[in-house]
Amino acid sequence: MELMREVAALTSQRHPVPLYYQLKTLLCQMIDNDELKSGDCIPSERELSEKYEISRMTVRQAITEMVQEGLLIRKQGKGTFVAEPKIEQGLISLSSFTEDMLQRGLHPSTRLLGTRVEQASRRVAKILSLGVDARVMVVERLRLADGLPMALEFSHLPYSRCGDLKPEDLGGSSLYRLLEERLGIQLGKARQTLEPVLADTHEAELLEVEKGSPLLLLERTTLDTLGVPVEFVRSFYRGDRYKFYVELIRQQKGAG
Ligand code: 16G
Repeated sequence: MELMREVAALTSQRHPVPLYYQLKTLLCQMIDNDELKSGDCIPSERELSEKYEISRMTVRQAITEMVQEGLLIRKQGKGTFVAEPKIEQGLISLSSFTEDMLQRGLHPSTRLLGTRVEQASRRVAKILSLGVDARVMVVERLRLADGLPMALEFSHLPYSRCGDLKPEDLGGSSLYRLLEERLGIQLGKARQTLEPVLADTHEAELLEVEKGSPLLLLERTTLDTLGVPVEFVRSFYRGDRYKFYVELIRQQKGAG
């Protein structure tokens, strides 16, 4: 069967579309149309290459890209399956990882990778509005949902305010709950940036993805209700499990 005929939407394009990309488009369409649902096993490389008369290498390229994009999951010895939809997270309310996961019916957990106290770098001191010699507590945590690694977080907290937190607290509990309930800090708002990065060896190992996989780096500065910064966090979220959304409101002409 000719792929081009199947991928009708692409036939009007002027440049020849690579075969692997045609197959990828076809599989994506099947997922969008629910012909392939989450958890379904897709046909094997051999079956796809015979059906569409393309080489197995071409099939593998399409599938590998879809695995990297989080659309398919390879299970060794079992086959390739359609992944669960990504976790969609709004970027409007200031919520914690624990709250976000519970809200989705997922069980949050944390692996504390380490804590240390160090002199704040110039950048961190500036972000946290600290003096040059100020110290920060750095907390490294792997965040999991239903036992699967989702994000790697490096939190920087002003030591003068948060130094009483103990590693044993941080391993088991929500940081936001500790800040609010233990230290009496009222969180007010946060500023956050989002950028794509590729997983290095260490990040890949902890997040259980291949080195070079896409990750989303979120940097968040959280302020208390008086506007004083209380945390600066660098979070690496798995690009194959997450997408973030924002609602955009058009400014009405003539208003303001
Ligand atoms: C989120 C925040 C992180 C915060 C953590 C607290 C982003 C990018 N990061 O992961 O800044 O420290 O929640 O979660 O959203 P916790 O209260 O469950 O420890």
